[in-house]
Amino acid sequence: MKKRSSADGATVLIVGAGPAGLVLGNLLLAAGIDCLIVERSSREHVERRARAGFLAADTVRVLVAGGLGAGLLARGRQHGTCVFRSERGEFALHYGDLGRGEAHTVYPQQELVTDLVAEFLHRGGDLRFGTPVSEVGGLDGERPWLVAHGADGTPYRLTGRYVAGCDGRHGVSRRLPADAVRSHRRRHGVSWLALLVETPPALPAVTYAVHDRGFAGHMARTPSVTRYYLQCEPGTDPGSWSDSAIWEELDLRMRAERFGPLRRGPVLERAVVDLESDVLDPMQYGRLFLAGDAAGLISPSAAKGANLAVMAAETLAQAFAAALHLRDEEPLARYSATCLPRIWRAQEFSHWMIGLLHAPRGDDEESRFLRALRDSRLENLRTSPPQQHSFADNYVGV
Ligand code: RFL
Repeated sequence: MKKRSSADGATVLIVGAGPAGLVLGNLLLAAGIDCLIVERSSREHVERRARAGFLAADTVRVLVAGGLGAGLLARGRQHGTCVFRSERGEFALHYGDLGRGEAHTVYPQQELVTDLVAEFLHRGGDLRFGTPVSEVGGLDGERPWLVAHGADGTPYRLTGRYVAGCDGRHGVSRRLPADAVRSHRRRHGVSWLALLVETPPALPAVTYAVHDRGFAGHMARTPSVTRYYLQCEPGTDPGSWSDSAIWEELDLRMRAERFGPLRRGPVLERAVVDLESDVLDPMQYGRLFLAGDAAGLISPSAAKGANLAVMAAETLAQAFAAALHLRDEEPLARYSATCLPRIWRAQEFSHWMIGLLHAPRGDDEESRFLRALRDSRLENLRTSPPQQHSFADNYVGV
C-alpha cells in the first residue's frame, strides 16, 4: 500500500511503537488520518519484548472493533479464575462468573505488538524503527516538531499538527514544564524478580502466593511459556539469583509440598521490576498528547498497564478524528478528563492489590500491623461475596 506520510512529517507524529502508539497509529490510518511512528528500538526488539499478557474484555473489544483482533481471537485463551494461597490454605475466585461476568484473554504482549506492527505496515503506515527521538518542541504553536535520529545518528526534524507521546515511562515526550503538568508519583517499595520460564503452566489459573518471605506468583503466558514472579529486595541484581535458588524459593513460597509441584524449565528471561506509579495531570501540553505508560505508569500488580494504554489510544484516536474531520476540538480538550478517572480507578485497585499481596517481613510493630492487615484483607476477599464481586469488576475491568 502507498505510504500515507511524507519524509518530513505527517498530521500526527507518534513517538513509540508499544501498544499505545501502535493502536493509535492503526486507528488513525483506519480513520483516514496520516500519521508516522518513530521508534527507538529495532523491529526485532519490540516484537520480542515479553511483558504483559492479560487483556481485559474492554481492551479486546477495542482491538476487535479496530480490526486488530485476529491474532488474539485465534490464539488468545480465556482465563476467568485466580487462586490465592496463604498459610491458611488456598481458595479460587471464579471472577469470570462474578461482577460483570468478564474474563481475561491471555495473549502475550509481544504477539500483540507483532500483529499491530504488521497491520500498521499493511495499512500503508510509515513506521521508522531504530529512530530515537531526542527532542519534542513547538508544542505551543500550530506546527509542533520532533528531532529524530536516523540509522547513522544524523538528526532530522519531523513536523506535524499534533504529537502523540507514546514513548513509555522513560520517554522524552513526558519531560514537560513542571508548572504545566503535575506528576503524581509513588515508589511502592516493593520489587519483583520477573521470570519467563520455558515450561507449560503448572497450574490451571493465575496463582498468587502470600508468604512471609515475600510474594510469589504464577501466570500462564502460552502453552509452553509461564511467567513467575518472586518478590525480591529493591536493588537486587537479577543475575544474582541462580536457577536453583529461584526454584527453591518458588517451591517454598508457592507451598509446592502442600499444593503440588511446579513444572520446572529453563529460565528464559529474568528482570527486576520496581513497583512504581507515576501519573501526569493533565496528559496534554499544547499540541502534545500523552498515552500509555508515558502518561500513567502503573505497577504490574493488577495487570493494567497495557490495557490502559489501549484504552487511551482509542480515546485519543477518536479525539483526533473529531478535530481533523469535524473541526471539533472539544474531545481533544477533554482527553485528560476522559482518561484520568479510568487511570485513577486502576491505580487505586492496583495499590490495593499491592497491600493484598505484600507486607514487610520485620518483627517490629509496624511490620506486624501491616502483615495482620494483609491477612485480614485476604480473609475478607475469601469470605465476602460483595467484596468478591467488587474484586471481579476491578480486576478485569478498565
Ligand atoms: P511501551 O510498551 O513501553 O512502549 C513505548 C515505546 O516507546 C519507545 N521509545 C522511544 N521511541 C523513540 N524515541 C524515544 N526517545 C523513545 N523512548 C521510548 C520504546 O522503545 C517503546 O517501544 O509503552 P506503552 O505503549 O505505553 O505500553 C505500556 C505497556 O507496555 C505496559 O504498561 C505493560 O507492559 C505493563 N505490564 C502489564 N500490563 C498489563 O496490562 N497486563 C499485564 O499482565 C502486564 N504485565 C507489565 C507486565 C509490565 C512488566 N514490566 C516489564 C514493567 C509484566 C511486566 C514484567
